[in-house]
Amino acid sequence: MKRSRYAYFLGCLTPNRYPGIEAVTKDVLNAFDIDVLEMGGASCCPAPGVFGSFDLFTWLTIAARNLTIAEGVGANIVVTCNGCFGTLQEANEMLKENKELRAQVNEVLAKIGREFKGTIEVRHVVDVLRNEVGLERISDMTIQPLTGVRVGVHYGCHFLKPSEVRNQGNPETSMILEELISAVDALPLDYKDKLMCCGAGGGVRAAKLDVALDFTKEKVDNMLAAGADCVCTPCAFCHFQFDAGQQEINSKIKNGHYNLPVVYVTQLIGLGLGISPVRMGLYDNKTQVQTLLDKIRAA
Ligand code: 9S8
Ligand code: 9S8
Ligand code: COM
Repeated sequence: MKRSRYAYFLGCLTPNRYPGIEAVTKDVLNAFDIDVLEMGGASCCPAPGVFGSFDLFTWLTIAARNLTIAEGVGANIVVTCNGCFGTLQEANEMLKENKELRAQVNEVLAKIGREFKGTIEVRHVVDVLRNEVGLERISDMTIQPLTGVRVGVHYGCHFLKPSEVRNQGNPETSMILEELISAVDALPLDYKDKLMCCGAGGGVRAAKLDVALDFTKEKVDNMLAAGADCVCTPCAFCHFQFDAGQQEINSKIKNGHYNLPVVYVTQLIGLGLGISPVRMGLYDNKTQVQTLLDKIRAA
């Protein structure tokens, strides 16, 4: 099969807090003959719900600069965060469709010798794995099936919506995450308010931590009620919120002992492919993963 290649847009959280997500994402894509290229000089995407809400033109121009880096590399972008997906995919579409806006943005970019050309696409790693690699190949490569591991899947807000731009199927009924993790034989759970926000996005975590943690606690409670062994998300920011958030909840409530392991989606696939938990940074999480790993080994 022909090798394909992607420029990996890391965003801020992965390199700064969860470098294991970068390592395992590269390993997993490489395992399926996909080359992963660097985007030297990339900045914050910038975050859609924060920068995008305050000043749309500045948001668009910074996003355009990042897009031109991938255009220079000559490869489509792959992302591992819903916020980065939201910004880069939407900015890319806006600039491809709206000539006037593109001219205005290019006027600014010209000052740093750059030009948005509209030659690439922006894809989420879940979409690449589900639709380019395919479930069958993932399942064929699985040497450590996650049989019996009960997973609370968390989509996050920016992966499925706005659905006409995201193009990931029906935003209320999509099962893309469930399908993907089933390929390594994990068991996706149905639980109350599955599509609810983790609480972090849109600047809520930074401005109103208590409100953000209320959301997080409710989601984790709902997953636990369904018997989850872990939470699995395709968004680096949601990953951070569930991981750091549970510790923050514990420090705020009496006898708090929230510790539902948080596993990024490529980490879960990586476990199925037999990639080492150390390599993928699972022990760097604030939540403890040992019981989960023991359960997988016993499977
Ligand atoms: S970059 Fe800066 S803050 Fe963040 S991780 Fe995802 S969204 Fe884009
Ligand atoms: S962070 Fe990621 S996508 Fe978002 S806004 Fe609501 S959910 Fe969590
Ligand atoms: C969430 C991104 S993934 S943002 O905080 O809404 O910008």
